[in-house]
Amino acid sequence: EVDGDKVKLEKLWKLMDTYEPNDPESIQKSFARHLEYSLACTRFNFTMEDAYRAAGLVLRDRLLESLNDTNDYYRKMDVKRGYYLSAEYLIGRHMQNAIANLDLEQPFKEAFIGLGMELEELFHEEADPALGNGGLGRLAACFLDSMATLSLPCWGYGIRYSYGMFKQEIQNGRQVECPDFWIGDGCPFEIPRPDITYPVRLYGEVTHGEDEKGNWCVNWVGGEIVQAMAYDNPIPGFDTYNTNNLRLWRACPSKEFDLDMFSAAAYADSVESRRKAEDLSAVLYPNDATYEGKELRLRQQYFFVSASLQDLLRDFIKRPNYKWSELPEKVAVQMNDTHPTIAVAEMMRLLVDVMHVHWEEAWDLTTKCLNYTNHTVMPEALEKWPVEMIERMLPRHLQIIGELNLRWIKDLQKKYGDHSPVISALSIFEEGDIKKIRMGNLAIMGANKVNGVAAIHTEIIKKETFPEFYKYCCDIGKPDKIVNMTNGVTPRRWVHCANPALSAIFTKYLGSHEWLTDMTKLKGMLKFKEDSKLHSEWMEMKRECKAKLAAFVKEKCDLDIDQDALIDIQIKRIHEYKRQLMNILYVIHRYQELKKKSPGEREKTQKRVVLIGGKAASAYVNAKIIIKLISNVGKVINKDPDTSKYLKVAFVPNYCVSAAQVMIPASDISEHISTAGTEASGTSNMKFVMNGGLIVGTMDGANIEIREECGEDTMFIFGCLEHQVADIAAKAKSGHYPIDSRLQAVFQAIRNGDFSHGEPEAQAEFCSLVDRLCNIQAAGTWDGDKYLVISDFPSFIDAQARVDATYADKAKWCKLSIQAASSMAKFSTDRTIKEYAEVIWGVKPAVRPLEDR
Ligand code: GL9
Repeated sequence: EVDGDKVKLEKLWKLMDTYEPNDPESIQKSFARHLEYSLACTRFNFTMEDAYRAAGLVLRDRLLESLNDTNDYYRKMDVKRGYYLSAEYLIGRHMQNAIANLDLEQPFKEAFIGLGMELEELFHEEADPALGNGGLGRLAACFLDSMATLSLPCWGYGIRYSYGMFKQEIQNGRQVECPDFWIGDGCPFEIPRPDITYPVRLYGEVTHGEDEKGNWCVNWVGGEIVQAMAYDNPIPGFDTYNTNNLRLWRACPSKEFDLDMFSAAAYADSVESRRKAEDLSAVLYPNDATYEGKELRLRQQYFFVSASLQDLLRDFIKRPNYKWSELPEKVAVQMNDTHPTIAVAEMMRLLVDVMHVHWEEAWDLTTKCLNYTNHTVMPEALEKWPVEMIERMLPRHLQIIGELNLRWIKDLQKKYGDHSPVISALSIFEEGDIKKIRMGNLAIMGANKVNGVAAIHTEIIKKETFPEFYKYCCDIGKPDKIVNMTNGVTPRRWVHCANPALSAIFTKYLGSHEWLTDMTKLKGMLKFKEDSKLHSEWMEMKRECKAKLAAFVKEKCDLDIDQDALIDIQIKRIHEYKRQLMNILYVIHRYQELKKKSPGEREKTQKRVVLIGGKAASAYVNAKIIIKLISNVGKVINKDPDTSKYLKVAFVPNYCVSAAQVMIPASDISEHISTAGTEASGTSNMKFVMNGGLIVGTMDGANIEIREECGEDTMFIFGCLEHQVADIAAKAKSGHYPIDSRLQAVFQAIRNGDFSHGEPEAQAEFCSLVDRLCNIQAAGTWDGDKYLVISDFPSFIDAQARVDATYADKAKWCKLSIQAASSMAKFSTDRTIKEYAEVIWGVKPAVRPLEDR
């Protein structure tokens, strides 16, 4: 640190005694200054992108003031802190959100109108940071917004991938993955911190020796050391002066240079091997709900977990007179899925080996501080790492896990006897040809609380995912070690920013914008649900959103859509359990019905535009065929002169947060149609309903709770229930499985090649999809109609018919739309995060007062 006397800090302090002013003129000045001095543009010659960047820097100045002062305040108050460890954050664009949360909408608007620029145009210049795959990563981003808004002293930790989620292009109907080098032009909202780095060791070996005091100790030596460098992303809260931090780690070569490598050739090798360190944080794995046992992935996980834990422990011991026993009073850590669960072993290593805490105490502290969220019932998502890999990469951690498991098994044997099946189920090690470490088991053993993400999902965790563990919890008198935390979404981004017209309606009718921080206030809208004035404003709002959508679809798909049509949207990762296939089969059915009708009869049918979007994991063959099928069906239907007026379908490329912000507000109906018991929660369902869209859905995930809150009349429910699935799936396999004649007609059309465009490859692929559903064993792997598309299809048709009938009565539809949107308080992440803070973390709000400096 610099000598304060010498550099006259007092004087500096005085010079900078005030916050950056926020009136339009000051914003304009600040903008001009950044254009010229930060970006080296001239004020008379700059591009829209430069303007975006300069505006971003204007915001960054204000974010930094708030971030620094919030940190000082937390430190001064010595508060307990929450740390969210997540390998993914699907943050989406910063600018609009930052302006709203910093309460700068009015002055910014005026400032830029004064300069002859539209804010919207600036927003479009921003890259969409996509450091996540889908729901799980987006949830983490919504959580950060709520933590800041609730003034909770909570930080996020993650990885600063150089390449985020791939950009999806559609070429001849097929997905092509393009790299997303989002940091290419520099992101004005992140703050590189070359001064905040931690060494992270990989590989090497464990030796035993004596420390300086002559005590026996364990040393992990050799291998390679990568530096984790911090990049801070300020997260401003809404209606509070608190700004929290999302700290992302970038892998850099270690600073020391190996001087032994003096020959020219060795020098080049040495530079090359250092450069390789950077590969570690280069790319996000584009898999969802599955994992690959890739070594680089485990390296990424350990890298960010180690840096984060070192950082938070350093902060803890910076406190004067700290005592280790106080750690659980000051620190709560949330592990987002199994991705960061190596934290259990790393926390033990840091406490025992580095901080010299006794094993028993270290374990007590670890299990009091860490918590684990499970996000999916798919067993293939629970990561398992080969013991051999951990042994090579993290030899000390393998020892620690071995020791933890030994003690754990002993405890279980005492309770259940030496050979109880409970023991093999709960062991961290999985036996087999390749011995593996089950990260799920490590997590539940090391966690204070384990939670699911919707009521039904938490029940499934208890019954199916971790039944032995739940039994154990009950047996030791702690059944509430597993708790439910139903997901949510932030109304700031998903209503206020995405749908300003709706936000204005709420604020006008309720008399204030308080609903944005207390969504229960929206209940006040219910008394207007039959009000004809509100109805006309509500319908005008939908029209406005649909106009934006139409422009978007024109640009992305080169398709003209009728803005009077019912807009039907399904956007999410492409997955067999999410059943996009069932949706497109229904579209074909609808097309066939239309074709059968006379032109006069067609006039009477409800017009529909079906939009489907989402990315497929690059190795997921069936998902990619489904994309191709949707594209091809679109090509046939959209240009059929008999029907195109009444039915259109398009695959919307590159679904991402910014696309969602345009699409969701415009929907009348959206599809959340996973097989019962497969979607842990879903979160886009919440966004759609908050925007006045109704839902076609199964009794799955959060759909069930949304229906409870909004009323049965607001949701078009269909399909079998979770407890019926196993029986039906068995029938599907055995062959006693009738296929509805309408679906047979659809299959027939596909087999006829009606959607194959004369492409033999597509024809073969489409037939393979159909054969698989019908249990006709094709070459290669096959498991029949695992997700019950055939069984649920007739009731899906019924649900869609109910949609059309209800939509025909505009006033009724509008009433239901208002009723649903106004009943969504439960699904604000403010509610979710309050529950995490109270039930799991024990972290309390620390509202930073605005005092003059
Ligand atoms: C998911 C679940 O599948 C969703 O149902 C859930 O809403 C979210 C958030 O809890 O988590 N789990 C998971 O692995 N993904 C989810 O979306 N996948 C992706 O993030 C792509």
